[in-house]
Amino acid sequence: NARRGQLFDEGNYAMFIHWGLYSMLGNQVDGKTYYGIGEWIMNPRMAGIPVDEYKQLAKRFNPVDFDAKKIVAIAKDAGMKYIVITAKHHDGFAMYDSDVCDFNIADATPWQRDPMGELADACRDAGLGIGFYYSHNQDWTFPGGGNGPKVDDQGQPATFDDYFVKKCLPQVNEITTKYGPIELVWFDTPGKMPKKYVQQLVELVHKNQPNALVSGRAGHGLGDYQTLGDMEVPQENVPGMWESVDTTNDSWAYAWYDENWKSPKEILKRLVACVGRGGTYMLNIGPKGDGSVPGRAVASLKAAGDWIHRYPQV
Ligand code: JFZ
Repeated sequence: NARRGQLFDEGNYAMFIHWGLYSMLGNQVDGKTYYGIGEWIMNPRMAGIPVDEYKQLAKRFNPVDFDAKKIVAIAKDAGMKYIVITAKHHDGFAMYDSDVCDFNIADATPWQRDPMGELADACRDAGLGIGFYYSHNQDWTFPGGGNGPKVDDQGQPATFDDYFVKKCLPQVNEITTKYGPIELVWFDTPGKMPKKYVQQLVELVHKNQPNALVSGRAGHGLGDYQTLGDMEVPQENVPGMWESVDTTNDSWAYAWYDENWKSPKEILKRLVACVGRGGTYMLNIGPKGDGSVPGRAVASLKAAGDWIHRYPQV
């Protein structure tokens, strides 16, 4: 396909967004703070929240301050060209209206809206692209998912194949058909996922979205480009099509204590280091549980963006 890959042709600058149920906790559970990346809070490495307990959080998730147009304006002012947001992270909670699984923001929360749809529309209106992060291997709440429950609700053993057929493949079909043209699907942490599954996912994305890219972290070298290690900015040239992913502070998802914000100068240095070496720089923000974006992140992005907009050829 001729159009696929154009997104990365001359390097690019994108907004990455980690936002989900975990954002509501902001790394704090029952008054105790867990230090690390916020979207891993339910994992035994952090708070170790039991599946049933974690699922209950949805009843309290009411991000009344979420405003897709505002987020798109932040990205645009920052000089970014597209947004990639967590449609489903390892916790298995779908941040869009899914017919495949009820554990989603439209069906399981009092808010009952579809922020992926709202963001896709707002991006299109503003001339920005949209892409979705989807955790294809790890699913910590669906029976059979990677590092997830080993039995179903009836206590019957569940396999990865069960999860793949019942949830993963149909949800990837949803996110690649419900929201119009998308720029890419960002798969992550393939782990030991067998090649046949990755193959099916890549084929499905390319069938539904012929122009969309598949991230290198799909696994088995089947993605369309390479993603460097997290928060890694290269010191030398990197061959092929590639991106660096980075975050405005230290966590991906919102963490209440994390004030280690990158300055506008640091952001620009890292952006130029990537784009100057032919790569793409995708910089993350972690909105809070109420949907608002931390002010310090907005300020840094804006100041960096002011410089970019003064030198439009960059
Ligand atoms: C993954 C996720 O587990 C994490 O929550 C976040 O979404 C991040 C962007 O991606 O973590 C990784 C995946 C790959 C590497 C490091 C962290 N890596 O290859 O260096």
